[in-house]
Amino acid sequence: ADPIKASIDKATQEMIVRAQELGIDTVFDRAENMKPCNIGMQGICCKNCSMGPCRLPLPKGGIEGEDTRKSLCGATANTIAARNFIRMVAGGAAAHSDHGRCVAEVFLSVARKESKDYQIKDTDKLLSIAPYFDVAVTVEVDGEEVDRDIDEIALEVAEKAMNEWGKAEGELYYLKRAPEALYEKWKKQGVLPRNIDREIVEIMHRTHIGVDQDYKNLIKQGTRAAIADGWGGSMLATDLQDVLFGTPYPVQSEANLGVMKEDHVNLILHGHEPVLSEMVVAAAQTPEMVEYAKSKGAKGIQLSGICCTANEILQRHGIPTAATFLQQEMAIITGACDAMVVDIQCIMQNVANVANCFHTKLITTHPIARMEQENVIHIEFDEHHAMEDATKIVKLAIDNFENRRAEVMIPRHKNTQIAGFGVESVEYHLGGSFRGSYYTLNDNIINGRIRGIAGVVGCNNARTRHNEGHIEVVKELIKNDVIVLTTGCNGIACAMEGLLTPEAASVYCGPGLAEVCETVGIPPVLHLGSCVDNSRILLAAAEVVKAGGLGKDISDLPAAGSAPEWMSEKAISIGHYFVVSGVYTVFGYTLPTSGAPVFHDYLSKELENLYGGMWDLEVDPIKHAQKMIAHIDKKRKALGI
Ligand code: BF8
Repeated sequence: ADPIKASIDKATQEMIVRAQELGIDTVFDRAENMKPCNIGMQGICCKNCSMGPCRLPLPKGGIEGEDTRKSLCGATANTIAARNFIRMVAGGAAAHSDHGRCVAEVFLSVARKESKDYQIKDTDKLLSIAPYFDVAVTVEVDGEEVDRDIDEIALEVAEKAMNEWGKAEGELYYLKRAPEALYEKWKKQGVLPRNIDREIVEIMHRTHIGVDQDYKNLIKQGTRAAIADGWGGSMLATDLQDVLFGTPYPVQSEANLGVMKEDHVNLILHGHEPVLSEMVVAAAQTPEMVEYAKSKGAKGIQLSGICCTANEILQRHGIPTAATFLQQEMAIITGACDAMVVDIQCIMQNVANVANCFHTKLITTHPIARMEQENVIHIEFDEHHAMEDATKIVKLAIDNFENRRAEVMIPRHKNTQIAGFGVESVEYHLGGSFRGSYYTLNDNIINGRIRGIAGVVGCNNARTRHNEGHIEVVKELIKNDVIVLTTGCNGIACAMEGLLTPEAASVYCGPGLAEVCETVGIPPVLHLGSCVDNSRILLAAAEVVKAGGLGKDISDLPAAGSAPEWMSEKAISIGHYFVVSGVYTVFGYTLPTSGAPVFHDYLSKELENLYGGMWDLEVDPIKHAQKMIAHIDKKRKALGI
């Protein structure tokens, strides 16, 4: 691969060159050597039974007249594309929600006092979410309201939260956190999720051969599962993580491969669940471990993160971010990674092969996520002896420091970042001092200093130039006074580019947004955390609605969503819950719907009539941002502002 064409980032370019010199193949080379299947990309390959795969290519130049394409069983292009699409939603919702379940299990064991290593760090957050589960926070004693015992509250919330994955009747508790108008739309459409697991299972059933063969009905179930992700599994993951590990508040840190230190033990945390990484961070910061590292000739222990684990330990502890999704192999190619510990999601199997070329110990920790390569060490992480496991991992990294064999080459590039924003801190910074809500933010939107709000999120994709889409879309938005809320790998990309600093305001923003950022002292791009933390964006949007003056529903807001370089099934689930929560959402690269134009139009036009939001695809980053701005302007006009 040509390093310059592969990435806009200098650190990444340098590491691609080094990999090539060392004869190590990376994702960038594989992207050159293996081209995707054109029919699969268009969403019109059905492999749900063994009569197929049935491939329904769209004729060059499109279809004139009736679309007569069909599979062996007669499934149309629309049916096939809708099946594939909602199976992606199921995959994404399952990933987020199973992560959430894992956190809920730890929370339950803490509430039952069975887990000695974890505690409830944020009782305020617990008290703030308890009412949504119909859990009382006060009791009447002798005719007086007094605070209820916090342990009792925790146990009741934990049990009710756990139940959200499989309760027999009713609907998810958190749906009521959506603006009433939105909740009513969902109710009218019959898409209120019953429980989290059920909606995912039902997708697998309905997409089995010979079940649901109406794309509108299929996507309806996709909608129900996506809501169960955004307003269910993901939101529960975020909230319970905040309860257990603390609600993030703005912290300063750094980002890019340059955060690694040659003279330190470099322990990299990669994956998604903070249940593991929180404990590793705690273990690595004990004086004993630091001393131990020094006894081995290192100056200390340098922790850093990759993917959403990076975002989790950044927002709660200020641990620097080493890499986006596409740079994970690069972190090892520095020759300075003494251990990489991984749990679940977005971990490339090839990191094991790259680790094999260096001294790096690659440690898997999760029973559901192992690797076949022999050099991979598996230390199963168990919440009941979490600190013990974490200490073992840290020790392994330290012991490996003296085994470095390749020349160390850490790119010098890194940037400062302020991260750790959330619903609470946005309220603090942009709220009114009296109203304690999003009043000031709304005021600035109404007076036009802030033109609108964009959520720009999601992955890297080796089929597009690394970080180019992310950075160009975000820069174009802030240049036009649109404040950006970011999560996931977009957050990391923005951090690497220096966009997560208050100083970025005067360099990149339009005059209105620059003024607001300078007055309040915030970056124009607010990092709200990991991909499950997209739930924070939903809740922030709900708060903006609540604060008044900008309509009654999320779909009334001058707001838009974007994932310029998406690649994962999780991204499709996120995109869809944003759309059906009323947000115009634009994806870059491609959408697996292009081979079924009727279904594609349904997603990009008809859904607006049902939920107020719709899908769009735009490959060119500037046009991509401009489409979002045009939507924001349309909403401003409708609001008369
Ligand atoms: O959940 S943005 S590449 S790291 S999927 Fe993965 Fe995509 Fe990055 Fe986190 Ni989200």
